[in-house]
Amino acid sequence: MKRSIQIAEEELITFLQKNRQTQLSTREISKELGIHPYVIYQVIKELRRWGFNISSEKGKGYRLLEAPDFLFPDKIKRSLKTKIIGKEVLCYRTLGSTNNLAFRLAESGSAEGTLIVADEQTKGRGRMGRSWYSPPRLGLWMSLILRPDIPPFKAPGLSICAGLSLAQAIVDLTSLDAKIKWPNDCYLNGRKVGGVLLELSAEIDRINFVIAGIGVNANHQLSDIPKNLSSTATSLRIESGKEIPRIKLLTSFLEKFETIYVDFKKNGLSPQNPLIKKFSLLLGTKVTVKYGKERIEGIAEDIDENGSLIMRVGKEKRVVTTGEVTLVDY
Ligand code: BT5
Repeated sequence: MKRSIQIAEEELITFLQKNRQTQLSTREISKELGIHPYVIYQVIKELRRWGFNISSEKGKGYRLLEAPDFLFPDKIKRSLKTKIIGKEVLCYRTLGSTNNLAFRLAESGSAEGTLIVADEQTKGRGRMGRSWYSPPRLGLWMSLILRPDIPPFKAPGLSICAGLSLAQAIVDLTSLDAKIKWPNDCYLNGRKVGGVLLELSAEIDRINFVIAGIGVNANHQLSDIPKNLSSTATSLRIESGKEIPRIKLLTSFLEKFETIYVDFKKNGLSPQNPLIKKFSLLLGTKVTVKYGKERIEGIAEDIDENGSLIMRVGKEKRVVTTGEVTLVDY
């Protein structure tokens, strides 16, 4: 009878979903699933808090009336056609930051490809101490544990791999014109819809592991975007006018990421150059890049083998490894 609440939640929902027409008593559910009646009561309470509409009539039992788009590990695994990425899936209702948990799990030996997803982050992080707004159920807030056998200076290329996979997944699902903005943003119609946060544990010449944190705004409506982001952020729903099935978006992203990642480990970013050119918001345009106290203006010409931005500044060529980019004349 001992079961984690999460497994119990998933089993219970699947069971209620299969029997939508019937009211099921606690006894019936308990007998069928081998879950203790008290746990059933707790799980139903928790599921209701997360937006499941479950009716209950005294003496008759429970019936599922409406289920929100929800992330369950087995459901994700069943839909996923990958070999490494997402082989292990951990879903949480609320976490501080999926990157923090992924980092701890990686330190204690979790396997390459382990996926950590949260429905809500209370301390979602961007780069350089910035915060990432991650309200419940509206987006995909996830981290992947990666153990690539590449030198640390090549790691920024992984941000491009993730951005490309995300842009492709968005195009496949919505036909919207998704773009990647070096080094880590995904854009729709001039607004940010997603971002990538790479964190590394490494020695001078070797990577222990990389945590690739990816955030995508999926089902926010305009009123869900906080005031401070209202002129810069958007969501797939706002742009497409349609509700986004998050698991479809997630699995499509992970499948595309696995293909690009496996190739990147062997061959670097060069094979992705045509895709990078196709999806890039910046290439061929005039940009300003700020990093540290430096600020340079020039034409963004290319993204190299390792994920650095190649800029033409007058007659000079500059290789920029990181920074904040703004488009001039955008
Ligand atoms: C990023 O940082 O774009 C990386 C975001 C990575 C988030 C994921 S979610 C799962 C994983 N766990 C984490 O804790 N993080 C990762 P950066 O380029 O620094 O952009 C941050 C800036 O984007 C903020 O300062 C805001 O201006 C803006 N911003 C914050 N939340 C946003 C959102 N939900 N949508 C669009 N823009 C946002």
